[in-house]
Amino acid sequence: MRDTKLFDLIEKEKIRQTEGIELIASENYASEDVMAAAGSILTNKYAEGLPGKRYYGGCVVVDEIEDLCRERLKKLFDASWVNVQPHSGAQANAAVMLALLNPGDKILGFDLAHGGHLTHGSPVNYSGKIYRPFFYGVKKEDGYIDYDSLEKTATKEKPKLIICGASSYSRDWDYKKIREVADSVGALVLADIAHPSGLISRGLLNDPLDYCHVVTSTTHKTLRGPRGGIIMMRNDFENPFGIKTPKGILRKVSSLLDSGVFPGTQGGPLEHIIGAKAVAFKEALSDKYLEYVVQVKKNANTMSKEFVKRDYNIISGGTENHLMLIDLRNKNITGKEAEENLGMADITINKNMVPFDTESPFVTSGMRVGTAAITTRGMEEDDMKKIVDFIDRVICDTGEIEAVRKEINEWANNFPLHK
Ligand code: DSN
Repeated sequence: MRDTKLFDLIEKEKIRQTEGIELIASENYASEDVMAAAGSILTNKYAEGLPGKRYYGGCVVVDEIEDLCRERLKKLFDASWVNVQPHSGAQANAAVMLALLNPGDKILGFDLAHGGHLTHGSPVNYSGKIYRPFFYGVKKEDGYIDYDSLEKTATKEKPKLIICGASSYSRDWDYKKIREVADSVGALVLADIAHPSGLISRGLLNDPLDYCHVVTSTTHKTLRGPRGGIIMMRNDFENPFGIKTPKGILRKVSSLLDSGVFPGTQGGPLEHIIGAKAVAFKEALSDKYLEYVVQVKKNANTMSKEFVKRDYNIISGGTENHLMLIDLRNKNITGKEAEENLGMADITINKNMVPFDTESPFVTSGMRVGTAAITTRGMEEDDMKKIVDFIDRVICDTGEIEAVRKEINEWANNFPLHK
């Protein structure tokens, strides 16, 4: 008998996703084909190992699927080596660090409180517990990455790994500069492009694979695939630190990274998700996807200008990618209150720490918004102006919540999740 309780809840979530406005910068709507592959019989298969080198029988077909996925990803990012098995971005980063570092090694990452990520050395995460983290941040005066402080800390501490990439930074990265610093202190560079990877894949932002030794990403944000992670390199290279594995010293970094994923941090790969990643990468290679990412960027730009017009304080003053971080202190509302009030109007955002925040991470002074999901629904520049108006009405006057919610529920019907 069908589990009606669970499937009714899925239906309820579908209505929530359809009737509201989704502005969480890390979310998107995967295509029906991506979801069909993710929900397919591939979930039944165990396939520890890599295509052609598995620890289970019956892997002939999943080998073909994983190879197809790898080839499409290589083409999308012009990479020479990839691993498509990480279950998430956090798993991908864990695999890279396990492969390239020893416990206690120093790492230098972008401060979580300035827009970085937990897995880049936060003391509450494995990355900050197993390794010795140091951080760089943004400049107080303009909200841009402080490359001078990055260089100073790198020169003083000599980390083995410098991590770039962010969860809430709206500007592009100077990967060349970071590589120069890394070379000067003998460090490797990991770029975690989980957020902007879709824009990078189609040349709309600087290419980290040119300069960073290893690049990780999630597959479900701007890339619009299933929830998951990937690891990539444009150029393989020799094991730089003589790192040992139980098999002895592996000569190539690609072999170290493969073993960092399995058996290092994961068991059996999720072949249904790898199948769904293959579908998403094919979609991302299409002309339609290029139009999509161009529109994501245009929408974010329009939205940020509209916020600025209404005296919202966007960190760094604007955006070059799909998201923006807004300091709400001049609006006399915390991030937590904004998230709750907007949520009641069916506008989903997330509260977010802003650089040099005076509130706790649970309350925060800011909110983060992104345009990846709403652009998938076909929204364009004029719609961004309308959304900022909805947000502003709720933020300035809680008495508007109910009226805004009704208008949004009706308006959102014009934008189906899938065409
Ligand atoms: N939770 C992701 C985000 O929202 O950016 C990062 O892991």
